[in-house]
Amino acid sequence: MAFPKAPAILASRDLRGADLASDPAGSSLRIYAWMRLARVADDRILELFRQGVIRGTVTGGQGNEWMVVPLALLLDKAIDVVCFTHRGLGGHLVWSGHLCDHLNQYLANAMSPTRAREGNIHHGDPANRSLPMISHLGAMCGPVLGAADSQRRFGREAVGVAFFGDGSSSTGDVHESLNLASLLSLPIVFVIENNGYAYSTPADEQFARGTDLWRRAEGYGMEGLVIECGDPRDIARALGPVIERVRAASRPILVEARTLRLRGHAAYDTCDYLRPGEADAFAARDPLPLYRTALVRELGAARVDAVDAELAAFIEDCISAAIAVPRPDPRGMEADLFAPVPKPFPWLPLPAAPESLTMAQGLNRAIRKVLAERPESIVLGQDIATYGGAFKVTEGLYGEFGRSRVLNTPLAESACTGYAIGLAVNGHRPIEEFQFADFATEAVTQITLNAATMHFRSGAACPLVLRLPSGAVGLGSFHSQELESLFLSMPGMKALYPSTPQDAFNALLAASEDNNPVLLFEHKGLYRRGKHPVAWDPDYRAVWHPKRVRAGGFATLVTYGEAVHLASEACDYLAAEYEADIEVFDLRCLSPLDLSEIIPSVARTGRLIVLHEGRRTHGFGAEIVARITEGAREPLKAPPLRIAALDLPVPFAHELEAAFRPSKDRVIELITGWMS
Ligand SMILES: Cc1ncc(C[n+]2csc(CCOP(=O)(O)OP(=O)(O)O)c2C)c(N)n1
Ligand SMILES: [Mg+2]
Repeated sequence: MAFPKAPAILASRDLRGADLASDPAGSSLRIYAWMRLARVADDRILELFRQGVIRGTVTGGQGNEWMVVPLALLLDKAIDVVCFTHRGLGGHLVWSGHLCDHLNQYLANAMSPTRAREGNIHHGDPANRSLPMISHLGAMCGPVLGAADSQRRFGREAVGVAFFGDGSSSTGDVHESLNLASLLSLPIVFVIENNGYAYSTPADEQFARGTDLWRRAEGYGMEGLVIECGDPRDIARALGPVIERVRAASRPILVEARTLRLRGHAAYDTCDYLRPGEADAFAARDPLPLYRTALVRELGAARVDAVDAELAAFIEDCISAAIAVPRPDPRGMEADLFAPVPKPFPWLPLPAAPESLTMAQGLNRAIRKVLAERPESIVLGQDIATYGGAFKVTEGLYGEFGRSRVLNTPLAESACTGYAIGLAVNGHRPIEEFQFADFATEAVTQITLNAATMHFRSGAACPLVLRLPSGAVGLGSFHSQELESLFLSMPGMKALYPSTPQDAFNALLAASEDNNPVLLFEHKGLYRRGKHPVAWDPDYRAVWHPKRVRAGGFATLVTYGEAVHLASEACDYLAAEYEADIEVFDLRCLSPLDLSEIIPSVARTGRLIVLHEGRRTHGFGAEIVARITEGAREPLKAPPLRIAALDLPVPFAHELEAAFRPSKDRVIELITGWMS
């Protein structure tokens, strides 16, 4: 598809502070042209939706152009970071590409920037630091923080702009991100697009005390200001110095933009909740026609009419061209879930001589190696710096690498994970420690929707390691969870669960060089379970595959994590007392699941046992059993045996916890019962 040639007035996507003084006519018309392009395109997109040509939904930015267009023009498209919202077509148009890119997105055709995998305005241009939004409001703030910080770390004086609505400003993510940006002194312009409504909910049902949202800035220790909709040149004059101040000082600022929502929430919105006369009052304040009138007065009708006519023809040409693009092809979709496997890093073959280490120490050595050899790596988490982490896995690293590489985070798992995502998308390689795996539930949206879908929907890599101290060690319901089936029921994450110090060392290296989010489950009961040799292992990538840890012909047992040790003890006993030799596989990698060696083993033994510490119902074992048995050619000699924890919250007292999770005695009892 050849994109129609854009009118000359759209040739420049920039506005510098001096332009309005040095070339008042040219710069005024340029602002107008981008605003008008956005408005007419938004209106035409709405019409195409109503005609059934565009599906899904359409949330227009009509009424937002006065703010988003000057802002986008003012930013430095070569280094700055943005994430526009569902009211941001004007910003998207200025930032990148061509109207046809955006129409292709709405039409979800074969040339859509999200490869038609996402609809509506959920696209961006990650290669040019326009981060694609997800629907979950507030969730994009963290990634803007991370990507802007990543730019700074690469030595670029970037500013990040995080847009969100008045309704979105109630989300935890927004509050967490405001605090984080202030704390880390990040160069972020937070823009609240306050249009007075969140869908049908008016401000007085959203906020307890008025709508002076910019005043919240003070509470976060940052500057705040409000802008009212009006002549976009005044906005440019006001915002230009603000952006440059943020750039120079690397301090965040909160801007409340009092804006308008001229076409309701979305295409299907009946707007019957508006107060009488409110819609007319909005229309009367619409800055676009008011600005047009001012330009006609200043420059004469002919010049403005000419811009309108040129844009109208261009927009219709673009629509015709985009409609002619073929529909998307579902082939290749599954293969594209993950970013491709990269070449191995050129790791130094160190430590050459094996050291006798606990798993916690093995992980520590691996993280130190990554920090030493990969300058783009960053370790972050709560209490991980001077304290060395709740389990001392990061001990000593802060002293060696400093705050820029080993970063204590506030208690804000969602924004901090969003921040890590932004770092990752922009070329850094964060390793985030959750104090306990349990607290990763605070960041489920960021992990499962923002990070895990990133490659599929945008083509961008998101190389992020999430370290999850897991399992029951006497700490009750909220410090003991095994969350692999919760997370892995969603697509797009890789997952490793090592059972030995060497595997943990290898897993950390393998995860840190992957270009996808990788969950690294670390059983707390294994952190200090004896010392074992750990050294550089050229075959470290083998952790992506299961390991046969015991040979046998009677049955095949599949397990992972701490349960590997339980299985070994139980199998020793069963071999000695019952002469039943059980073949044991340590899965090591839970995603992508590789059962290529295990399936033939089960075919040979004819019996399958799955053992894990996580709960039974919807447990990971159900998936393993299904995958192994659904393709089996011969019937098994016995029904598969699943050994797992009880379907309960993790109970606290050690007697109760022992009854809750599989023990050596219970494993033996269940297997012998199953054998007879
Ligand atoms: C976290 C979350 N909850 C609910 C929704 C559903 N939803 C979509 S738009 C919207 C209203 C958003 O209001 P606001 O943030 O003021 O933005 P506006 O649409 O007014 O620009 C809601 C509730 C969502 N997208 N995300
Ligand atoms: Mg709103």
